[in-house]
Amino acid sequence: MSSWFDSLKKTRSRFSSAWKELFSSPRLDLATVEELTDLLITADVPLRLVEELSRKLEQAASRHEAPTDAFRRVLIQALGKAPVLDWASLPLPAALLLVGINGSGKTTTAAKLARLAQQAGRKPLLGAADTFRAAGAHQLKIWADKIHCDAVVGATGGDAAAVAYDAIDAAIARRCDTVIVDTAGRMHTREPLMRELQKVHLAMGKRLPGAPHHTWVVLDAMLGQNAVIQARQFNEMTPLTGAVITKLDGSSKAGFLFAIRQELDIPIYFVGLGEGEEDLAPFEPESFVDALLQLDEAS
Ligand SMILES: Nc1nc2c(ncn2[C@@H]2O[C@H](COP(=O)(O)OP(=O)(O)OP(=O)(O)O)[C@@H](O)[C@H]2O)c(=O)[nH]1
Ligand SMILES: [Mg+2]
Repeated sequence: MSSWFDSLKKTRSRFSSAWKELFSSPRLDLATVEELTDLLITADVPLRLVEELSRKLEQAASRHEAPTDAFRRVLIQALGKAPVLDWASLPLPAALLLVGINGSGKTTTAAKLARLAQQAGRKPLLGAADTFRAAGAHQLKIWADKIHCDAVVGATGGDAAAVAYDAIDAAIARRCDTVIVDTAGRMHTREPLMRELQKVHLAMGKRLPGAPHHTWVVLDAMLGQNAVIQARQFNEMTPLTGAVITKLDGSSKAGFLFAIRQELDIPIYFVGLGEGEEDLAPFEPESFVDALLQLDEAS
């Protein structure tokens, strides 16, 4: 699996030389705080949060803390505690629903999640409720075959909600215990398409009371803070229980992760660190911040 450190290369490269210079001074001073906050803005950390972080760093400066320690502590605090998905405590069967805009990484994430579920000893079933394009459902089927996972695929142009219903139905019949429903990408501004998600959500609950047990928005890290706007719209249509951030490996705007918790108050469960089926890692604020600050590299 790709490592956190490798995945944050692009974000880090925006400011790594500046980091080194700043962190080499033994004590934090106000001039350093100012430089650090400028760097946060460059990494797409939302302005409101930068102001808050800068206040905390000023307090640390008045206590003469070392810059690396202070910065690390303040950033980890800002991310809050990340929940760990405990596969063993999910209901039997459990149903997850993935939503997001076109190309954000839903289908790939569905397959990666199925792989994690298998590794946790569960028996997943993938539901291809992407009925917009034949290629979309086909892509999920290819993944399912690759990882030896059951799949229910809807007909192109069919009713996405019916496919989601059937997926749960099939899972119960085949004694699968984890249904992961992939949906078609849709622009968060297109109201009729967004309404379809409500129907998918309702259909799942109709077949299995309490389902979906999780609804996650899949967000492309390359989009930076624009992804936060999308997530807000999706949240209004189908209440989200969390987010998955994909393509962290290709993004230089990883600072926007700080905005998810602060502005939407939904937890980040997983991050995509590459295209392979193993490249999905539970989100760990400490690993993320350490990789960002390059603390794992002797320099
Ligand atoms: N580098 C990298 N690429 C990723 C990651 N996740 C997904 N991708 C790639 O992003 C592209 C789009 O992924 P899909 O899973 O098809 O996205 P989608 O949201 O299902 O797309 P639509 O169904 O068209 O809305 C593919 O080329 C994936 O391989 C990731 O974590 N890292
Ligand atoms: Mg897809």
